[in-house]
Amino acid sequence: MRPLRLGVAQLGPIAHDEDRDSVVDRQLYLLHRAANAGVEFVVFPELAFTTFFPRFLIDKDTELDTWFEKEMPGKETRRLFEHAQKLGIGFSIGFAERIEQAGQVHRYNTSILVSPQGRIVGRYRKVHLPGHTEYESGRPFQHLEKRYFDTGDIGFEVWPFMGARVGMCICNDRRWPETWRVLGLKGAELVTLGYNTPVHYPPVPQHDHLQSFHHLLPMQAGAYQNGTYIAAAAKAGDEEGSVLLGHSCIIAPTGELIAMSHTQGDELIFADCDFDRCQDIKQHLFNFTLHRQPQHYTLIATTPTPEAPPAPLLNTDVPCRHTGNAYRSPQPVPADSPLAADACAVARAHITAWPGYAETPLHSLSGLARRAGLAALWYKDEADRFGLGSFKSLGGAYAVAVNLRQQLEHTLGHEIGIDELANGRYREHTGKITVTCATDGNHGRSVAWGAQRFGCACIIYIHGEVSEGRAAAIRQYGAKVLRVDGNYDESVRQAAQDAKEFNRVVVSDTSYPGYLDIPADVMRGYTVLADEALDQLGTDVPTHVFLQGGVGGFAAAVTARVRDRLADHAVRIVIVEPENAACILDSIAAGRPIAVTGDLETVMAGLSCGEVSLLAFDLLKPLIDDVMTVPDSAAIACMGLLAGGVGGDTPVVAGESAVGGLAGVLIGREQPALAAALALDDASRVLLIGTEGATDPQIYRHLVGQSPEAINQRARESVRQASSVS
Ligand code: CDV
Repeated sequence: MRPLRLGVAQLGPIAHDEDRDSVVDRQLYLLHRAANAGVEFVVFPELAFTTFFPRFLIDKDTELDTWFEKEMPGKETRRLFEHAQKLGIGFSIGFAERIEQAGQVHRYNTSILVSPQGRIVGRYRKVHLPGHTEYESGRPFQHLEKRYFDTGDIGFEVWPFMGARVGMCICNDRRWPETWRVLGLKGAELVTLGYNTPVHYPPVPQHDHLQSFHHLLPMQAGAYQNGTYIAAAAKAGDEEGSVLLGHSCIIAPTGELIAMSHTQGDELIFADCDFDRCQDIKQHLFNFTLHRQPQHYTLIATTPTPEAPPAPLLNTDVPCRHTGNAYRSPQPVPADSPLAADACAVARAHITAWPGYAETPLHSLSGLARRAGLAALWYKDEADRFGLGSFKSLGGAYAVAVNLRQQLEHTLGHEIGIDELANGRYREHTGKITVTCATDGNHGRSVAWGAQRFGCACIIYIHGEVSEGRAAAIRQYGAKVLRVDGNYDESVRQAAQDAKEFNRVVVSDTSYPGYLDIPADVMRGYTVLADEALDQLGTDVPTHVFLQGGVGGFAAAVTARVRDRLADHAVRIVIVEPENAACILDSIAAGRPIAVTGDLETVMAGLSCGEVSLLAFDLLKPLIDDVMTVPDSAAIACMGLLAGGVGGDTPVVAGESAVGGLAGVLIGREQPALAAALALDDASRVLLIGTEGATDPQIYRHLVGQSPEAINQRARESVRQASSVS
């Protein structure tokens, strides 16, 4: 007999702010309980001195290092060693280890084996690091082990210890048969391991209910197939919102469970082991010398893991609707079109003369393009347009200015300069005029801003789905905001009805029979961003332009400029709409405006439109190639991809309504039938317009998991790093 009373000290959650002294107190309590129970060897969990910090994104090395131990034992951890020694108990424990070797910093997820005399006799550094390297939005918590730790450099060792051959592994290692077999081949009779296993596994949540089964399954098999005891110690319970699996256990070489924890907190379990029992397995059924056939296993150890094809970026199998445009005609933008080149040039001259005008950036997202299998991806980022957060500041405000000027010229009988309007010379006249509109947020903000800038009153209508954050953003420009029951189209109707009654000027971005002039001005304002983008592209010509739909005004403005300026090139223009509000898709399919009714709810609030603008539809009908829909989930995922910066791209803050185009192109690339329909392939060069930034920072934070400021900060750092390298 080679007996040992073996203990496992499960720890309950460790709070983010709990200091090491407090954690060590808890460990000592369990150690004393072990001593009272006659336990000789205690196994503690993985990363047993702190909360499981890989669930947080930590950008600064100095902050990261606070979670790591530079020496073991250190000032705060020494008490554990001293008490264990005093009690004559051996133990194993996991911690985050930081070392410097040849001037290089290495960080490992480590465990050590400590003799009853207080000496470290064995060290293991985690080999199978799970999780991911980059921040992933949409997860309730991160798992950034691959970011913070180096892959273990020691491999799986076995040490003669307290009468047995003892090896160690850590958490995710237990799922890998290779771990057990290598330790088995080295003669392990006891393997210790600690773990932090969240019950919720975000990439495959449909397995959450199997966590305990998947925890025990490979360990029981590993114990049996290698004739070894296993002692597994959990960090358990609700730790900073992530519920960790308990079920700490001791497994016999037969694969039987001989002890298991039954709480989610600090708990000691123990069992009496006899290491001679390992021979019942090692000498018979799994006698390696007699029965192993390694000549047939070479593939396992000699072939490097074949590189897995990159995971799809969106991985959505939600069916997207697509329609090719049967009404597409190759003719250019007609000279009498509201978006003829001359009229757009007037708007550009006007807007570029406004104080505070600056071109918005065109980002080349080469990392994302590579990952998506595209030749190029450009993203025109409207987040900073006039400090209003979206492209809409170009349209609504421009239409306000044009309308006020027309009214003044009519009243005063002479021409008015834009500068005179902007500097308030005619405020006594303009102050009597009230402009109004309905909005999902951004357009109303632009009209309110224009009204304030050019000196008139303003009343904005919002519908039930518009967030309070967006309403507040409108009020800050002095406008009155009225909330209407129902959807966007109902707020449009209410605004129009009240305008008639109270003699207000409706500055709408959507047109209908008899109301075309002002929406045409709005669209002409938008064309400025398209001209900027085409100038910024220079000689780079896109093969595709993906544009968010909405009421169609923005899409028509960009389409007109692309068709005019790239008339000699085959550029495919694709309109993208939310699944619930695909009025352009239905209209293009029918060849006439069709209203979408019912619940238009979508996270892409700015695209929650049931009726296409008449003017926009007439412009789009001969000029676009395709219309498709995308699910909300894809839009949210795209916000995260841009925020994270794929493949070295600078992080970009993109609002919910800004990413429809990106969602369309990525889904188009991932779904073969759509790729064929849209002629998207690895030679495609795609232009996208990011129409808004985080226009509602609270919603942004909720969807992306980080504040827009944090992403912008990362963007600045990434630009700084790139410029210091070049
Ligand atoms: N700490 C871990 O290694 N956790 C992993 C989870 C995230 C898959 C585990 O295997 O339990």
